[in-house]
Amino acid sequence: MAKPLNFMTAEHAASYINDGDIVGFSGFTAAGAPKAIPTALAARAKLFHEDGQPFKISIYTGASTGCSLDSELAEADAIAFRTPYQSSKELREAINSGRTSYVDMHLSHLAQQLRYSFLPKPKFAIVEACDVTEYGEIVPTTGVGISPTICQMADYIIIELNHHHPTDLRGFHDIYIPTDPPQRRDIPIYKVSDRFGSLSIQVNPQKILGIVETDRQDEVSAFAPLDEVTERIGQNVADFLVAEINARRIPKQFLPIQSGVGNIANAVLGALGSNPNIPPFEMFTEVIQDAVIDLMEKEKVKFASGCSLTITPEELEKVYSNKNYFRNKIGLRSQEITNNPEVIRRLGLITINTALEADIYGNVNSTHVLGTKMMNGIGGSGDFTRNAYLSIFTTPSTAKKGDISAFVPMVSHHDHTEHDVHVMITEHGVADLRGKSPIQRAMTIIDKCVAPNYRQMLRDYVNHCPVSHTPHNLAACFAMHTEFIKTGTMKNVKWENYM
Ligand code: 0RQ
Repeated sequence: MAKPLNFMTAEHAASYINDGDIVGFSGFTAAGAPKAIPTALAARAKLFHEDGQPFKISIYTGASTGCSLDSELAEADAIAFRTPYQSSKELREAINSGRTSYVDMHLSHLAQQLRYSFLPKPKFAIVEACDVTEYGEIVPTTGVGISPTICQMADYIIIELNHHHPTDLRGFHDIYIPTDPPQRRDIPIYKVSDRFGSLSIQVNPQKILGIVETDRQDEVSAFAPLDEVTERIGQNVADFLVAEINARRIPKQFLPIQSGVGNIANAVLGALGSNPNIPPFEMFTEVIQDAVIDLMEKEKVKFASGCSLTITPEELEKVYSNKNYFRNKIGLRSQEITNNPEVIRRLGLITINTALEADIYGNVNSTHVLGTKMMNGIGGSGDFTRNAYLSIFTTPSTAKKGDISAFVPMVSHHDHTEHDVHVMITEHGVADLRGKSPIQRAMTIIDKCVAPNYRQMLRDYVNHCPVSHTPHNLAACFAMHTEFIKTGTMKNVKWENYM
C-alpha cells in the first residue's frame, strides 16, 4: 500500500536516533553516502555529551564514506562500533585510540553476514537516493554498497533525497540480493556487461519514516598529480600485462580489470589506457574512479561494473551531461555482487591492489602500520585477490622518504598470503612469483622490487637464517620494524644484534 512521502529536516530525522542504536548507511566511499543527517547526528551527539549524557551509535556502511559521515561523527566521539571499512583520519584516530570498536571485513561478506544474523540487524537504514516513490521504490545515487540489504533488514528507513543527482540516474543500477543458502543459485553474470537485477531498491513503503531533501555533491577529493614513482609503477604494470598477452598467458582479447583506489590505481589505469598494445578492456571492479570515465570517452574502457561512481564533481558532470552514452557503459551493483568470488573466478579478473607492506616471501599487509595501527581496512582487496585469474600487488618500494622499506622479512600483519599473490610490482620492477618456491620468491622480490639500498640487507637476512622451506629467524624477523620504532629508520639494521 502506498504511503505519502513525509518530508522533514535533517535535524528532525536525526532526532529519531538514540544512544546505542545501530544504523546502516548507504554509499560506498564518499559516493552515495548521506551527508545532511550524519552532520545533524554529530551535532545531536555533541549536545548529549555537553549535557554529560552518552551518545554513541554503531555504523554499518558499504565501505568508507565522506567526511560528513565518518569524520564528523568520529570527531563528535559518536561512533561505538564501525564496520567494514573506513579511510577517515578522525575515525582512524578513534579506532587506534580504542574509542571505536572496528571490525575490518571483506566487503563482499557484510550484507550476507547481516542476513545470516552474524551481526545484529540495523534499526535504521539511512539511504541517499535520487528518486523515491510513495510505493517504496528507491533509486540510489552514485554508490550502492549494502543499501539493498540494510533497507530490507532495518525497521525504519530514512531517505536523503539529493537533488544534485538527476532522477534519470535510473537505469545505471542493477540491484539484486542473492537468496541465502541452501537455496542460493548462481549469479547470472557471464559477461561484465550482463544485467539481471532491478533498476531500484523496492521496500515496504510503511518503513519509510521520512525524506530529507538535500542538494549536495559527493565529498570526493581529487587525486594528487602523478609523480615519478607512481608513473613508473603504472608503466611497469602495463608493460608486464603486454608481455603476458604476448606470451599468451592472457587471452589476446584481454580480461576484465579490477583496480583498487588511489593514486597508484589512477596511474596504473592511465598507463593501461595509453598503451596501444593493450586492447580496449572492461572493468569488473569496486570503485569506478576518474581515470575510468576518461578511458570510456576514449573508447578504451568498454564497460565498467562497479559499486560506486567515486568521481570528482567535474567528471560526474561529464557523465550527467551525456547520460545516454554512459548508461550503456556503467552498471552499479551492490558490493555483494561486484566483489563476489563466484563471479570474479568465472570472469577471470586481473586484479591490481596496493600493499602497505610485503615480505620477501610474497605475503602482503594492506592494513596495519607496524602491525598494530589500523590504516583503512582490507576493503575488497581480499575478495578480488583470492579469486583472481592473475593477482597483482603494487607498492612504492619505500615509505617515509626511504626510512621504511615496503619489503621486510616477515609482514607485521597478514592480509593476503603468499598463496594468493601472483605478482609484485614496484617502481623498480616486476617480481613474478608464480610457480616459485619461498626462497625463489625471496630472491626474485629482492632483485626486482626492493629499493637498491635495502637489497643487501634482505639478502643478508636470508643468508643468516637456518636452511628451511621458508627460512626465518623468529628473533630477527621484525628487526627492521623494531629498528624503525627505536631510531626512526630501517636503514641501519645489524642482523648480528638480533640473531
Ligand atoms: O602515510 O601519507 O602519512 O605519509 O601509509 O601510503 O603510499 O600514500 O598509499 O594512499 O595508495 O594507500 C595500502 C593504505 C595504500 C591502501 C593502502 C604510509 C605512507 C602514507 C599511505 P603518509 P601511500 P595509498 C579497493 C581496494 C586496502 C584496501 C584496498 C589501502 C600512507 O591502498 O587501504 O586495497 N588498501 N581496497 O607513508 C608504515 C609502511 C608504509 C607506511 C606506506 N610499510 N609502514 N607506513 N605507509 N607504507 C578499494 C576499497 O576497498 C574501497
